[in-house]
Amino acid sequence: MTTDHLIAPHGGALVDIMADPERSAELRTASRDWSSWDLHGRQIHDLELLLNGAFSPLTGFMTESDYDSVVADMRLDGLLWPMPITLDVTEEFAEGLELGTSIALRDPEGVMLAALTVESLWRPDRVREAEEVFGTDNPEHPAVAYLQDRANSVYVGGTLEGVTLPTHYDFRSLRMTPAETRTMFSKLGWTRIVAFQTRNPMHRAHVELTMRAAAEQEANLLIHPVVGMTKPGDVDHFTRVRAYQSILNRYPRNTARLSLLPLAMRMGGPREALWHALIRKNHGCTHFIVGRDHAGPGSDSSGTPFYGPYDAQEAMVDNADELGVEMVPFKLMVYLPDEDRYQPIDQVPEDTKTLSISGTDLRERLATGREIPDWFTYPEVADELRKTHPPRSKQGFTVFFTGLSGSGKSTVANVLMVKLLEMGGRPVTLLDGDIVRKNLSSELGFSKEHRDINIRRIGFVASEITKNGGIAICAPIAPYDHVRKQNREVISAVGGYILLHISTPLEVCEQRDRKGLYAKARAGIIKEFTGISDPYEEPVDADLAIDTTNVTPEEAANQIVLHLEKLGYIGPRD
Ligand code: PPS
Repeated sequence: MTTDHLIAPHGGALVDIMADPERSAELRTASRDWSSWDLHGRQIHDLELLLNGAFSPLTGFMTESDYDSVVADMRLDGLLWPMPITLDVTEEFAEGLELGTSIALRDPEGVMLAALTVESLWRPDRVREAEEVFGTDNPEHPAVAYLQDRANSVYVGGTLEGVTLPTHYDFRSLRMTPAETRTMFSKLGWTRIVAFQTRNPMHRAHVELTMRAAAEQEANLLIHPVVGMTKPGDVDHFTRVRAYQSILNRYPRNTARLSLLPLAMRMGGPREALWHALIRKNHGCTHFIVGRDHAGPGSDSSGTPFYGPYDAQEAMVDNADELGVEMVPFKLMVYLPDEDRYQPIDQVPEDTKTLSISGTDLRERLATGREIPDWFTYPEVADELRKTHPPRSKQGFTVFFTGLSGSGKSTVANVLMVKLLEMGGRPVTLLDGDIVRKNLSSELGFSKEHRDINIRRIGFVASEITKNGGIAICAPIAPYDHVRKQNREVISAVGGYILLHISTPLEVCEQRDRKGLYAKARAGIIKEFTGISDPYEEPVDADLAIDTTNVTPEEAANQIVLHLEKLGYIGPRD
């Protein structure tokens, strides 16, 4: 089916660098003698869009000269291109490379995705890259953090030959390459197409906005959400895609389609908006919606926004001629309760009553199970969000005890477990220090290194339990602050995390000496004994501290239950 009547791809032609089956087989055979690079998260997404033509006219990862020109002037052989697309590798890997050699690029399972001919090898100035591309070297900007902490120090540039596209098993029929969206548009007879980019669930404001944009332009609509990498903390793409599917029939029949874009976003504001528009042009779209703070990461910790709310729109205007895609600019949409409709904020007369719900407010409503009004989001979207964001009283959580040997951790943890089991509703798992050391960490001793491994293992198991809606009670000594903090980070990303310091003083623990270990430690029979001959870093971030000197285990467990209730993890019976 011809698609020549649609908007031309950036640079004139859709790049097709996939090798035919015969050549793919040849490349796979030849790759036995090559170095292999296993692509990590962002690199795989970049490779996919290079191979499928979404980054046309790019035919590979950028060489040093292309990179320099894109970073400084947003130019690729004179053509507008705002974002560096680079492959970063480690020093060790780069050492074995020479110009002209080939590398096999593989997915994490080792499947060969492409062959890259090395044309350029260099150590980039990552500070300059951050400042020029993202306008800041503040690591609170996710792309700057990526450059500083995660990107490797050497970049390899060169052309690619694709062996196979990365495989996805989810929403396969919705994942379309630029050639596929173009074919779809041709079949449907669509020529004017407005693309809508999003990394969030679509609420009523978004539906209203996209409907207006399409109607104003007398165009069809491609809802084109990003399902690659978005901003940390965003709603996962499985939930979002189910929610997008559920609102499709809110649009006038046959006017809108949904397709998923496996892009790794950089949250680069104005430059990112231009990039997004070019990618949509390659997919055959003629128009691109740019709203308030497009692809912006919000504000830094001092409250200063990384980009102005309409910087992206300005960049689109400044580059309009070269883009070839028309911007459909949108102001913030607000709800007018008296008229039960949405309106762009600049068209709302002064003193008109308006309503809105912020992202933080929405998260809080989900966490507490409060109502999400129909004027804000369609019920089918709210349902999808509620399924994956249950209220705290239905979420998994971890109660992480820390304290000296003999402080009462295990006893209180056991009582807490029984109380939670009595209440019911969620499975409860106790990961007591001694039990873990028998089963999970039997080969470990008590050096700092081994204790850290032990605590990380407990944290990993607890995070899996928490993620799946259970309660994990952990009761190791966990003497080091930094690993406790690592666990907090891992676990709170998937549910609740409560750090409990059993703060019974050393003298009392030693006096109790239920296992006779303190006597042995004093006598030097047990080495590296916490509190005697090994450190214990008192937590300053404990959610609750309980000294069991004069408190019974039952009283201590009860205090914890009340605290969990206050935090919302134990709710009213339903
Ligand atoms: S850690 O530091 O968190 O990995 O320790 P943990 O896994 O909780 O193991 C502590 C239990 O092991 C016994 N034990 C020791 N504790 C501290 N230091 C040394 N050197 C040591 N050797 C053995 C002790 O019984 C601890 O159990 P609890 O229940 O805390 O008394």
